[in-house]
Amino acid sequence: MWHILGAGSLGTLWATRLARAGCPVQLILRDAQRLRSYQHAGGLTLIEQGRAQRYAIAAQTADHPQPIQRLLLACKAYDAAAAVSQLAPRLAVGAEIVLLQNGLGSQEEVARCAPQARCIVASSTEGAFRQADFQVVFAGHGHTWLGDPLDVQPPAWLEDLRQAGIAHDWSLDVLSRLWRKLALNCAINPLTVLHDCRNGGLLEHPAQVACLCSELSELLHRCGHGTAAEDLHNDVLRVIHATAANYSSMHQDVRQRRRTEIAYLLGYACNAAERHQLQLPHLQDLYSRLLSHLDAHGLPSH
Ligand code: NAD
Ligand code: KPL
Repeated sequence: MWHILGAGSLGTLWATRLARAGCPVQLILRDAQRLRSYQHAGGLTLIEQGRAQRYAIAAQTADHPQPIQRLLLACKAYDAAAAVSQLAPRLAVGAEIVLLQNGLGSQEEVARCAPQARCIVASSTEGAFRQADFQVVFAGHGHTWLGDPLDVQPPAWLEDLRQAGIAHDWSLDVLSRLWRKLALNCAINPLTVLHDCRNGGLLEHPAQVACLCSELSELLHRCGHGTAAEDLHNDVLRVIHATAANYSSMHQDVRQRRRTEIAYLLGYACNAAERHQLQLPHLQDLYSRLLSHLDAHGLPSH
């Protein structure tokens, strides 16, 4: 049984594909009112290449008594620890939690809340967005790397992912993948917010991008993830070109006045630099300018 917490973009993307492959799935929704809205909607709708298909997946709230053996945590990084604490009494002996959160920091918070569980962390390049409540558009095919920094043994349920068509690999160095994605996000997303531009707009600020990449590479090396620093600047430029017409996820969050995951991206990077007594002036300056910007827009800084 897959218990999936969060019926947002990624939660829906995983739940519908697993259910379609015949895997038993239970959604865990926030409260009784959200459960009623879900029942009224008649299930989760996945829209792929313009075609919508509804899946009537079973759902429950966090206070349901059913034990949880495998939990897919599909909420934002800032909600992850609270969500797992709420479910802790339901986690069975030997339970596994799959963490889909972007950035770094939430994984450690979750592990502290559920020390009895095995935490498997994921880094995904798939893209999805919510078109309406319980309706999600599969916007970008990608790949998901999963791994457990404490145990190299892959779980048997990877076969479920294969059957569900979820492109994935078991990674022996998943933390480096998360660091690399964090570095890409730190080099691109905050600047797009501060310049109020699409990703391609950063081509007009090459020196700023280059300085950030150089400092981020230094940080990755200092944190023991030198492989994640390889060719970072070229990769950032490649992503900027490939996604030139898009607004970054952080730009979209700010524009829609949604809380950002800044504490788990740039905030995490700056804290790590401080822990290692590393002076990264451009990164620090970017962080303080972004915090002021969020504050001016009435958005939280964590
Ligand atoms: P989302 O906001 O669309 O969905 C999160 C869902 O979790 C929401 O429906 C929210 O109500 C629910 N939730 C939060 N706390 C809960 C709780 N205690 N109980 C029940 N439900 C709860 O977010 P998303 O876009 O799916 O992103 C999830 C994570 O995946 C983020 O860290 C994001 O950065 C990462 N990510 C997203 C994408 C994408 O394309 N959307 C791609 C890669 C990575
Ligand atoms: O992941 C991204 C995002 O917008 O969050 C990209 C496109 C890589 C930009 O950092």
